[in-house]
Amino acid sequence: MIKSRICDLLNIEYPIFQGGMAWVATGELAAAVSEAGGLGIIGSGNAPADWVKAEILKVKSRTSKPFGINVMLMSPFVEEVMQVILEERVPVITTGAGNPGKYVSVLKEAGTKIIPVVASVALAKRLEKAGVDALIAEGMESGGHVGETSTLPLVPQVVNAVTIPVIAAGGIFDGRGLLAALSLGAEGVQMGTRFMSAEECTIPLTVKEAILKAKDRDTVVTGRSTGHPVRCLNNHFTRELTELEKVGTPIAELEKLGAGRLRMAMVEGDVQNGSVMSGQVAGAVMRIEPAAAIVHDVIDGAEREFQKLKERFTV
Ligand code: TUI
Repeated sequence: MIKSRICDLLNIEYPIFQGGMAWVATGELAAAVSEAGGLGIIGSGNAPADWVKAEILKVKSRTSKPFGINVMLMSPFVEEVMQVILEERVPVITTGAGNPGKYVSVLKEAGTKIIPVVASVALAKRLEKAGVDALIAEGMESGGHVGETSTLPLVPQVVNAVTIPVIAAGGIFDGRGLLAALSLGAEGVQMGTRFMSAEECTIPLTVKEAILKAKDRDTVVTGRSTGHPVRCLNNHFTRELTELEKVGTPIAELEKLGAGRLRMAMVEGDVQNGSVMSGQVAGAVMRIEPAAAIVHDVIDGAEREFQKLKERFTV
């Protein structure tokens, strides 16, 4: 049975987090993952506080198990969203795209566990000192806003640098990925792209089909020149952006062009002109299935692969 410190810390059955993807991870998906024994996480992205509150109430009406909210620190509504999290006594928050240091003490007082996403050892060390409960070390294989380092080198370096539990993210989609992450010293995994194919995920079918159709080399990173690198499925929009970046288009113009593109994909279903944020594992996502089946596939797969490994290397 695969258990770790993170299961005890958060009172969850399996060390599997569902990434808090903006416009994708609604209360429906988060509730299904939590109910299955993982940690479901609502993605608040740039959403206003009243939307976040409605999603929290949705999760609470569907499951009594622990769940989380991801706070995107570049959001214009970050202060109001934090207020709702405190009022609703949300069990766990994860953060992305910044340093959540200044919120640690008030969240701790409210009893909310705080688990920032980091893409570097430096930020990991700083946040451990600030008193966070655990960390998610996310490699650049992941979808959306990415750092510079891949999961395989990042995770063990973060594990070596801190004593709090580390969750691995980026490039993980099955039991082999979970087993690999545990081998690197992580105490669990976070998966985003794999959960986009969950039945309970409310994104349009066109987006799920684009993920299912994708092959190993079908994601690209755009925005390196603007300082906000983002990994998405290669499409009409990313090709246009790449061309504009190549000819030195001003940052303000590129950002204007990017506004509203995530919504265009994840709500309107436009997989050519929208930003279909996705990890490199899109090529490995093969079917639409219930979130609980994904959780069990990853756990059962890791246990099976562990037995296989022992048999292969025992003389
Ligand atoms: O945050 C994510 N993934 C995201 S956020 C997002 S919404 C967005 N849309 C357009 C542009 C930018 C964001 C879509 N996907 N993952 C967690 C993550 N955090 N990855 C990398 C980081 C990160 C990067 C820099 C965390 C901290 C950081 O620096 C902070 C510091 O002070 O050093």
